Amino acid sequence: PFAKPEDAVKYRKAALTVTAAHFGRLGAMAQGKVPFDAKAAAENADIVANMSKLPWAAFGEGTDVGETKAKPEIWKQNAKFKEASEKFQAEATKLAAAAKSGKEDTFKTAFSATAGTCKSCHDDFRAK
Ligand code: ASC
Repeated sequence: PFAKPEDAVKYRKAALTVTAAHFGRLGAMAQGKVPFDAKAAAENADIVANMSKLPWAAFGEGTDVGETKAKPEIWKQNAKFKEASEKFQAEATKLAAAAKSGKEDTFKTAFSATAGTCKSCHDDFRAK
């Protein structure tokens, strides 16, 4: 699906950047930096849930190239990486449902669970 490995790198960075922008808006609400707004939470969480599916196809064999924080472990321990990506996707899907409940506490709990999956994958597979 990518003509060149560099295209895959660009794609996954773009997808993760957009994901982080929307996740950040949820984080601001979860941390009380901006007031909880159920509609905004639902919209942003839906975007995160949909975006969460996208980066992984761009981590194929041969895409450990160019400027990237992707650690070699992504390819050396690929099953573990896939599992980590699936945990994020599952929690992001639950977060979207939680946001739709309109309940702030439910949303906050699901946000924390999702953030945990971001962090653990970054700890293992993203270079500083
Ligand atoms: C974010 C973001 C991440 C995660 C992570 C959670 O908002 O950009 O990568 O949360 O920091 O620990």
